[in-house]
Amino acid sequence: MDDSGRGEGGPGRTDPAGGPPPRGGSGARPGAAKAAGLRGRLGSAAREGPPGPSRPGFWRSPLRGPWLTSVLGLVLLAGVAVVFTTGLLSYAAYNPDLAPVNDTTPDKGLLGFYLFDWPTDPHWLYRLTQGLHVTLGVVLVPVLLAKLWSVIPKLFTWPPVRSAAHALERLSLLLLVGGAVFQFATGLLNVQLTYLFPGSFYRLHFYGAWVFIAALAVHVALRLRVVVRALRTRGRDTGPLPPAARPSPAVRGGTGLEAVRPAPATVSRRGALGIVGLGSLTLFAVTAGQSIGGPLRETALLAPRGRTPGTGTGPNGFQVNKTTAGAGVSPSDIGPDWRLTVRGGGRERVLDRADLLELAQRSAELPIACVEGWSTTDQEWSGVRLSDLAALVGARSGDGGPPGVMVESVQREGAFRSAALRANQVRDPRSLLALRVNGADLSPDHGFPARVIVPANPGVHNTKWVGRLTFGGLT
Ligand SMILES: Nc1nc2c(c(=O)[nH]1)N[C@H]1C(S)=C(S)[C@@H](COP(=O)(O)O)O[C@H]1N2
Ligand SMILES: [Mo]
Repeated sequence: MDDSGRGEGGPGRTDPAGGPPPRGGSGARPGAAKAAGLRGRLGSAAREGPPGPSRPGFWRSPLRGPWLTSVLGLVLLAGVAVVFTTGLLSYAAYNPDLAPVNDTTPDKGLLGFYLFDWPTDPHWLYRLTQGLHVTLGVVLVPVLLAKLWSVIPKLFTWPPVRSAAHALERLSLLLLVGGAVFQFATGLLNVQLTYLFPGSFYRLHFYGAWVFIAALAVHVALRLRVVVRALRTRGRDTGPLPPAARPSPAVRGGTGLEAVRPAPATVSRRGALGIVGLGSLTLFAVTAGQSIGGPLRETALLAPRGRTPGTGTGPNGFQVNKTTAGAGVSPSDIGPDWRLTVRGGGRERVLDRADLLELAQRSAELPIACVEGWSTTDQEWSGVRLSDLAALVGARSGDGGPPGVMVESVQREGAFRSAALRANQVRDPRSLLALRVNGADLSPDHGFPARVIVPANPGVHNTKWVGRLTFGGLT
């Protein structure tokens, strides 16, 4: 790194009239000249900033410039728009307004304005939206890093604050960069380590998203004109310009991105974009398999649950999120003494597994699609329709159809032991209390003796080891 940068004019940094630091007038005494020199150097340090990254000559890559930053910014903007939208959809898919157990952000207020009844059609809807959310989030990481790299000189702008407007703009950038890094980091950690933030991930990621998006909206409003202008150059500003052709510092003051003393180029700006693209493509190749499923699951090298850790092959050979051991469910909890309690309409029925197998058995081809982005292809589940279980106790809502249901697991602790399903989910004929999958009894890890499976439902609401169903009483 070169950090000399002394004597280099930079965007808005050198007062053109100021010239070089005073060296002492002719005929001045040597001591006075020394003092004046020192004063001059101090004055120059105040104008140019302390030695190091604040100096205009410090950043030397010839790649930096408005064109590269604009292209990266636009790609990021388009990607973030999709990630943000699918993120909101994922939030809506949890039906947070239905019951407190579904809602980790009860104080969302207006930030839940877009909530709607999550549909059950098409049955792969959540697979698609959440697969997009996570895959695109991962794929955008190299673009985000490149974008941050391309603007890093501005972090060290000197003076750090020039005016009130400048201070406000810098604050919005702090929220923007902080928000982006925070959202990507929490998202990636959740996907990789799942529960590093037990219970609070959803809150952090939810509120973080709104901070990030608000800052992004301000940023786009402030920079759109610069971006449009930069893109019109079609990358002609590739590589360093010959000194004579370089715009004056005053002209460049608008962006402050180009190196004033560029090092020789080793790659063109388009080449640099290609490298970023290659990084994204590589991440795509080792991630997407977890959402596509089938044989491609094996290619999801970066996805902890993309492959089949210990679940083997056969009818139950697809991903497990939480095992019985992980959830603290003991063999006796799900052994011969297990019972299902069904409540609703003022009545209660207690059934064992044999009773359930005597009720009408239905089947449905449905995936498991986790918020972490992984999903399975359709599995063939069979068991009792949730609507049949509502009818068993005579639970009805105002319109005569089955109402929503509160599902509780025999699992004693943990955020995922319980979920509320809306009436539209209970009423879908494919929504089951499943007893079997792909022609075999459920394995303990997939929820034996009985688990919920509902089309387009986020995986976490497909409760395993169900012990109680309470129909009605939800909003
Ligand atoms: N009781 C209970 N049910 C649960 C969970 C849990 O931790 N406890 N995990 C949920 C999550 S997050 C997902 S993605 C699915 C995964 O189902 P699978 O392990 O059968 O693939 O189960 C859901 N059901
Ligand atoms: Mo999940």
